[in-house]
Amino acid sequence: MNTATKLSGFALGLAVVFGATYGVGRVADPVAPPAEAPHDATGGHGNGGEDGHGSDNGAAAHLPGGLLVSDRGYTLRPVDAPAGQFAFQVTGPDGRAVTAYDVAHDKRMHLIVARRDLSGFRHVHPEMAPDGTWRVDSPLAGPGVWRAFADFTPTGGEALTLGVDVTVPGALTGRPLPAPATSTTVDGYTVTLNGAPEPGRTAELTLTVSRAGAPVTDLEPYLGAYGHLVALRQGDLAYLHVHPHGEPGDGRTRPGPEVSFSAEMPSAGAYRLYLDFKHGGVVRTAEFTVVAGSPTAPGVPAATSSPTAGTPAATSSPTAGADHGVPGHGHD
Ligand SMILES: [Cu+2]
Repeated sequence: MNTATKLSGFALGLAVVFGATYGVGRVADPVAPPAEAPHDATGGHGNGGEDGHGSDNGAAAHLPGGLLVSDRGYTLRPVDAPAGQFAFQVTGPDGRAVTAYDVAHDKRMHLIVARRDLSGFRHVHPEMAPDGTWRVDSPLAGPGVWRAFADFTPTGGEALTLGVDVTVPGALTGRPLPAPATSTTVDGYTVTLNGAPEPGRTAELTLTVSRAGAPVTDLEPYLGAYGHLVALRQGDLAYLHVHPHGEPGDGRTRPGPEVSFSAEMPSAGAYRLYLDFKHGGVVRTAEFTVVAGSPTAPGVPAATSSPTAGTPAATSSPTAGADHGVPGHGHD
């Protein structure tokens, strides 16, 4: 299947889901008052709110996160860094590097990277210098075109996820998207996925963690939750950050083996899910390919265990994709 064919299915059908709710024009005005909407403390973290208001009809108001390098006056700018380091700034509406950020999910800045082919996912937390430059040991593990997502909330502003492409030179081996699967393994842990994403609708996704056949019931909090789930859309790497139901210490959320999420895929097609979970003091990432809508949509790889066209995407395939993210596996 050629690239044009693969991409065509994803250029269509963008829906308003996780899009930012502020129009570009509004925030571009430096004298505009701060957003009167309270920061979305429960579901923010880069996806903007869904309570649309105040939009000036900018296209950005209807986009998922991560597709724009500049939004609402804020721009993600990689800066020169020594070998082995990745550094960037976020400049604000005044053109200067932003130095004041709110903490969201335990951190002021979440940096997520993945290659354009959806391999090599990593989620790291840079340190900020006083001048607003964020630095981190480079999570770009090898050659390729990477998408770097900065997920943050500037103090006084709205949660944002900006994305920028970064090329790491070198010989590149193309990696096809692993087939849809409902089970995957990472470092001896098996994670199974229940739930079927549908385009434009909220779906319950439940991930269950086990090890050596035994359910893991002592997951450790990571970034204020027992699991942290990022979804990237194949074709444009639209970034969907979804959060689990409940949180550690709320008296009703158990530390595994199940972690459940509400997720809404903005359009039909394939997505790569990355579940970060912590156990034994180590954060690991379990990856899945899922399909919202028809499993035979253009660009959707056939399930390896069920090559028959039309088979539900949820067919179990325990090994599919298990090593897809190996070059970038790891966490700070
Ligand atoms: Cu983070």
